[in-house]
Amino acid sequence: MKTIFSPRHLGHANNLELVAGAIVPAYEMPSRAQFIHDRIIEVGLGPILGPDEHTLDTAARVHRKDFLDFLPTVYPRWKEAGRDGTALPFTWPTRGLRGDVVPDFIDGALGYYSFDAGIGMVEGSWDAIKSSHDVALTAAALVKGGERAAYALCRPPGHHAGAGFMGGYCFINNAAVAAQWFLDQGASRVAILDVDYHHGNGTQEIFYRRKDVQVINLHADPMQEYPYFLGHKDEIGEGEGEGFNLNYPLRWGATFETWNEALEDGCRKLVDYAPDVVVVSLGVDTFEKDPISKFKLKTEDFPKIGARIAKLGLPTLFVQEGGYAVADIGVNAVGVLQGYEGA
Ligand code: Q9C
Ligand code: ZN
Repeated sequence: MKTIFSPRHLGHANNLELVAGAIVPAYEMPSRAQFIHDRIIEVGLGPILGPDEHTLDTAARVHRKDFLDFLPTVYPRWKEAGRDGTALPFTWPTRGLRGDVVPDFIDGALGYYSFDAGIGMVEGSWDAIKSSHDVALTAAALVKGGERAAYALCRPPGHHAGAGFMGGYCFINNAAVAAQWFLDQGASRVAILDVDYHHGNGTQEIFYRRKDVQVINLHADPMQEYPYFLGHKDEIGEGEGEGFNLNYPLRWGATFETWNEALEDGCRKLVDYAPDVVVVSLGVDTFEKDPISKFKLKTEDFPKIGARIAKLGLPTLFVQEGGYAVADIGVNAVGVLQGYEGA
């Protein structure tokens, strides 16, 4: 399997986030991608290629234009305000406040375009975000070109980013952009299978009223876990999209056995949908040693996930999402891909 990867992710580094009452170095850090990169070489998964430059035209079909225009301005405006370090919001337009006016000053604009303080940006963040987007589209083109599967080693990740907001380490929704690109290239239906520990709220929001993209999410129950405010079982899609959004919330402590039952059910629904291509939002933060997660998957389980996905018999694009047990992320993420190749 070919991997698309860009060293430009390294510009998104040394940023801080707000967690458990403290401002700390973001768990979503550069070494994550480097460990995966090194593991690919170690096991000889296949060639690692750089991305082609892509315009944001496809991104503009799943994101609001004003949001895409805002992202590259964040750090310049932060510096204009006399700051350095990490650009972070601290006020959000929740119930009872105006959510329809973008404030002029950067602190207000950051709150308007985000839903949490997990999206700290530094000088090189926008370039890294753009490169991650290019990585996803370049890998998508490999699949469209006839490869059975390809791996987009995206960093930063994307599945928490919605049409008009960032959050949870995510800025542009790489998987959603890739899915839209497949449709624009002639696919009739695309399925997104999100196996990250956290609910892919951004992906769900983007496609909630559409039937051309089926969104299947396996994740920690939002009653217990981030992102808290989406990901319940009764969220099935709306209008034309009704029935094309499937959520499998699982309680803290879920083992592979429990998790795999949800995967089985999701895969059956996916096959019924008969998509032309599958986009896998590949988070490996379901791992038992993940520092911010509470599922119990073991290293030996990840290849089984890949093997099950291979059994779908569909062209497959793997898009990297979360996974924060940095020392194990390479073995686990590449384990999924090896399981796919071996099946
Ligand atoms: N106590 C992804 O996996 N912070 N994003 C949680 C932990 C947000 C995860 C705080 C986690 C976002 C792509
Ligand atoms: Zn996650």
